Parts: sequence; C-alpha cells; structure tokens
Amino acid sequence: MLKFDVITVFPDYLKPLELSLMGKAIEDGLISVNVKDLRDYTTDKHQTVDDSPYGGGPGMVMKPEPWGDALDEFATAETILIIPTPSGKPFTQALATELSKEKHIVFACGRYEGIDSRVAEHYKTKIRVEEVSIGDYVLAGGEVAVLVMVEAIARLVPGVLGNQESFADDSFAVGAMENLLEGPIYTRPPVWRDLEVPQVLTSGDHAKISAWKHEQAKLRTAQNRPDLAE
Ligand code: 6GU
Repeated sequence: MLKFDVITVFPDYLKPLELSLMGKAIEDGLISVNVKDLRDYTTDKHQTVDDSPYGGGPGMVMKPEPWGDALDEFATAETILIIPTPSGKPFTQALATELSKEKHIVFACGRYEGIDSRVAEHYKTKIRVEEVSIGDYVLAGGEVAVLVMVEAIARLVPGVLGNQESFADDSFAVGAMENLLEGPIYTRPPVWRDLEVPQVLTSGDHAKISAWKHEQAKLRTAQNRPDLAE
C-alpha cells in the first residue's frame, strides 16, 4: 500500500484521482490518496497563506508557518516530501519507478510564486525532500503536476495495471526499450480509409515483429526527440 497525502489550498483540484485507474487502485487498497486543505493550518481570521516576497519582486510567497504545522502532522521518518515547482529537478520515468516502491509520499502544492524556501530547507534536515518539475513550462500551481506524478507513480505499483506487461515497453520504461519512444500501434480493422496495417504485424513472425518495433521506436525517437537519439 502506497499512501499519498496532498496538501493544497485547492483540494477539489485533486478530484480526478477518484476516477478510472486511480479510483480502482484506491478501491482495491493498492494506494490511498488523502487531500488536505492548507487553510486548516492557518490561525488568523482570514486564513492567510501568502505574503509579499522579501527582496521585492512580483507576486506572493506562501508563508512557512501553515506548511510547518501541516507537514509536522503528515510527515514521518518514512515519508518522502515532494515539492512541485518549475525550478525543481525533472520528474522522469526513473524517478516515478523509484517513488512507486515507497510507502508514503506527501506533496506540498505551492501556488503563487511558491513556498518560502525555509520549508524545504527545514524538512531536508529531517526526511528526504525532492523539489520536482514536470517540464519546462510554468503552471499556476503544483496541483496539476501532482495529478501527473500520482498517476505516473501509481500505475507502476504492482496490481494497479491489470496486465503487468502493460508497462514493460512504455516509452522511457527502465529496461528493454530504455530512452526510446514507443512506435506506432494498430488494431482492427486491417484496412481503414485505404490505410493498411503494416504487414509485418500480421505475419506471426515474432522475431521479425520485435525487430520492426525496435526500428520504429528508433525512427520515432529521432523524429520527435532528437535529444534522446544517440
Ligand atoms: Cl511541478 N509546478 C508548477 N507550478 N509549474 C510547473 C511545474 C510544477 N512543473 C512544470 N511547471
């Protein structure tokens, strides 16, 4: 059982995790997802979570005190704290695989310009803390990044996917097809709008099919991700 806790000022943003594959994994007791409102840890009448940045600059910074009170409640010695931020290290399939083997992951969702840096600094002295980005673009807050990360991590938990082979040849899967994008895929009918399924796939020659798939994966990688192609 992998437990996810998500702390956010927009709990409803995480509702999609109740659906589909994630909803089924929760129902099956393979993962749990608990969402907590950061404002429950404020002490003033207006439930203030942000303030202007020291040193000037645009926007607002999330105050450390509510985060400290919330994280003290959720973090144990076994917890990995993930802080989504565009200035974090890249979220990759390798990191997702590593995190899928953990017991407890807490996500601290920043809004505005982010969370006072002392929060990460403090918890780094106590537990494993990772500041993580899902890509080179800027979102309005960490919530959507958490949807992405929870789904990527949870589908790697044994039993979440019906067929354990379903992720063996994912693009980026650590192992056989490392750093190759998946090539094209087909199903019935054999001809659709004059387009035929590549004949090799109906040949029954599994060695030939394997070689073709690998070739296609290399072509697609060169086309779409020249940075990955050697
Ligand atoms: Cl994790 N958070 C935000 N706010 N923006 C992002 C991101 C995370 N990853 C890429 N852009």
